[in-house]
Amino acid sequence: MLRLAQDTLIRTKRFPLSAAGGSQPPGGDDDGRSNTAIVTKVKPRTKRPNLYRVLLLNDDYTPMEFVVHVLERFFNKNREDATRIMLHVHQNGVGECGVFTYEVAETKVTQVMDFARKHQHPLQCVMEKN
Ligand code: TYC
Repeated sequence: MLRLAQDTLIRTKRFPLSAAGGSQPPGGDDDGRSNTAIVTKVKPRTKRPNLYRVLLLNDDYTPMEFVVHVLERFFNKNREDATRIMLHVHQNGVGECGVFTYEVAETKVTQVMDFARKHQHPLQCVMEKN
């Protein structure tokens, strides 16, 4: 189905906009056919995507510096914010790295888990619906 943006102007062969209010008589021209175009408004259908929080979990073994590096590398945090988030997780058991759409959140979790495993740290990263 053809969808038109709400403000799309319709230019018909029978009644070009350039002639509107000008040379065409109202209702029809001399061949008796209508000059009227039916323009149906289409309701805007923008839906907000579901969002997911990506969380880091505390453990007793992963070095603090490694967690800070993870936050800088995968969540684009500067050193100050990364350190603040790491310490929050260390003290509270869990903390938020960011909020993303489903696929982005899933990718972040996989990247962090693969990176932690590669360096043999037990760091856990999870996502939860916002
Ligand atoms: N608790 C860890 C330590 O004392 C540091 C740490 C912080 C581990 C945050 C994981 O998500 C984490 N070395």
